[in-house]
Amino acid sequence: MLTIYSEDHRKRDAKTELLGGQLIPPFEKPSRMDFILDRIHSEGLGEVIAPREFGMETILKIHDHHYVKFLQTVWAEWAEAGMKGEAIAASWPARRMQQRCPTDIDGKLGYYALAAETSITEGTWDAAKASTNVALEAASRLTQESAVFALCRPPGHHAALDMYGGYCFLNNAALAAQSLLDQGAERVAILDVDFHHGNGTQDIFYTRDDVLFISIHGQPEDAFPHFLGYEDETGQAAGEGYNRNFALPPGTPFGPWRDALKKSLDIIGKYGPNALVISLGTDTFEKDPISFFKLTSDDFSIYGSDLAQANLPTLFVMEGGYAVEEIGINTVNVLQGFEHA
Ligand code: OKP
Ligand code: ZN
Repeated sequence: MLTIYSEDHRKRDAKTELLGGQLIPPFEKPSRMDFILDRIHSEGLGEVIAPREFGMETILKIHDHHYVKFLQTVWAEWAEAGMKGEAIAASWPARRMQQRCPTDIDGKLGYYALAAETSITEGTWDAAKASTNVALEAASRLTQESAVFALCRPPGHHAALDMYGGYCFLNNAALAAQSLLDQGAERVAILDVDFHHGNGTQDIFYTRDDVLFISIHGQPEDAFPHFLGYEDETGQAAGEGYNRNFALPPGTPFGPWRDALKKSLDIIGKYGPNALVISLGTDTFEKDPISFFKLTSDDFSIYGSDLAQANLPTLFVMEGGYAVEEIGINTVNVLQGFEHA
């Protein structure tokens, strides 16, 4: 399988993540990519190539332009204001408050952040932009290739129309789906198998019927992003019926997870898309430090081959996975399971 990858992800190397009242070294760190690349090479998965530079066109179809401008300028404004640490939101437009974007940098951070764990740093925009290039290059190759792996970092599925958080800034999977539509696909399905609900992708396509979004994730009562991902969220307006959530409880092992996958593939089959985008997070792993599903490394191979049953051009977009020692094995297991099905 062809892999698309950019070294520019290294420009995002935050020193802080807010967890448990402490600023800790982030789970979402550059070395995640090294473990995956090592495994791709040692297993001979296939060629790894760098993306071209795609402009802003697709990004501005998916994200609000004020939000994009904010991402491009936030670090300069933060540094200009003389702040000493990395940029972290500290106040929000909560219930019964105004949803208006302030001019003050602390106000802007709260307006555009959906969570506080994700610190913004100097190279964050460049890395996020490069990550979108990876997704868009992969999407452009899906006509010649039957499957492509977009090794994106930072991840994207929590990034909404105009919000960042959960380690995500620009929604790579959504951009890939939009690109496939722009290349002539009539319908695209996105299946999000990351442990966390893909709230950003759901938000972006919630009122649309040209993209079916399905997510299998830790139930919001117990898991980040906490405020979206319930099973009764099924879409709105033209999008009614084109959003599906499978929200599973703490401790879920492969059996019931795979049942949700089979149901998802069934729904995708009925939808009849021209292409399938997989938001591939391997944080469903039993040893993931921030998640609560119980998949083993072998389970990743099995569900990789399940995904091939959809018999569609398939674009894998990297999302989460924080058990770094095993992230390469688990991720490549999905891709090899798919190829050898
Ligand atoms: C990003 B992706 C755990 C707190 C979780 C943020 C998790 C972001 C996950 N108690 N904080 O979907 O893998
Ligand atoms: Zn995740």
